[in-house]
Order: sequence, then structure tokens, then C-alpha cells
Amino acid sequence: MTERTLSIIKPDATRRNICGKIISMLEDAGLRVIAQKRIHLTENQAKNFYSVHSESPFYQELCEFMISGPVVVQVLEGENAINRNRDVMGATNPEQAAPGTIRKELAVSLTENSVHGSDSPENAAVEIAFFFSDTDIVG
Ligand code: IDP
Ligand code: MG
Repeated sequence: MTERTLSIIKPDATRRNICGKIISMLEDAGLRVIAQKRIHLTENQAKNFYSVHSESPFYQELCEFMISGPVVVQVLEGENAINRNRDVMGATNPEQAAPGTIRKELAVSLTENSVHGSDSPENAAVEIAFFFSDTDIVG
């Protein structure tokens, strides 16, 4: 089934100028970038985007990290795009991520783990709408 998912290239990756490398890995995994923009999140945007984690001990650190530099937000499309993206991203903790995944090969740490990906169809729809309107998504 063709799906769409929300991907974010996080500040540790934009800082190291490795967006192209990450996008190549996504493309090699069968995903297509159908909308994309480089933005600097406000504190409110970061807090709202990650509000599901507001009770987590790492929430503050995560939000500070996410506003520490620009990010690239993008909509990915492909067969089973949500799980496909999660697979190529690798485990949240790069030390536990499988070889060949983005986080294993490129991430800095558990917090600075280079990429975000939606984890369900419901969240993908909400997260895409958080950053993009229908007319932004050109295919
Ligand atoms: P995910 O990005 O793999 O879906 P989540 O559990 O949704 O992982 O956590 C969101 C983000 O919060 C992670 O990608 C990572 O940047 C950060 N994070 C998760 N767990 C921890 C932690 O235990 N300490 C610090 N940061 C964390
Ligand atoms: Mg998550």
C-alpha cells in the first residue's frame, strides 16, 4: 500500500552537512521525497510537535536540541512508507541500531540521532499536516 510519512533531518545532521547522504539512504530504501523544506523550528513548534513526550525526562533536552539549528522537514512516499522509513532509520539509540541504518551509520547519540519518522498512519497524517498544506505536496 502506498503511504506517506513525515521525516525530519535533525539539527545534528544539518550541522554536519550530511542531508544529501541521508536523503540518498531514504531514496535507496524505496522512498520518494514529495515535499521538503529547511526551517528553524521555534520553541513552541518543537514543544508542540513532541508534546506526546511532554512527561518524559528527556523532553526538555529533546526540544532544546531540535531548536539548536535548522532542520529539514519532508514528506516521504512509497510502499509501506511508514515502516520502511522506520526500518532505514534504525533503532532510536544508535548503539542498538542495525548496521546500514541511518542512525547506526550517521547518528551522534541517543538524543542527536539525525532523523525523525512518524510511527503510525494516524501520527503520519497529523505530523504531515503540522508542517505542510495539501498544496505544498507536489508529488
Ligand atoms: P523515535 O524518534 O525513534 O520515534 P522516540 O521514543 O519517539 O524515538 O523519542 C523521540 C526522540 O527523543 C528520539 O528520536 C531522540 O532524539 C529523543 N530521545 C528518546 N529517548 C531518549 C532518552 O532516553 N534520552 C534522551 N533523548 C531521547
Ligand atoms: Mg517517536
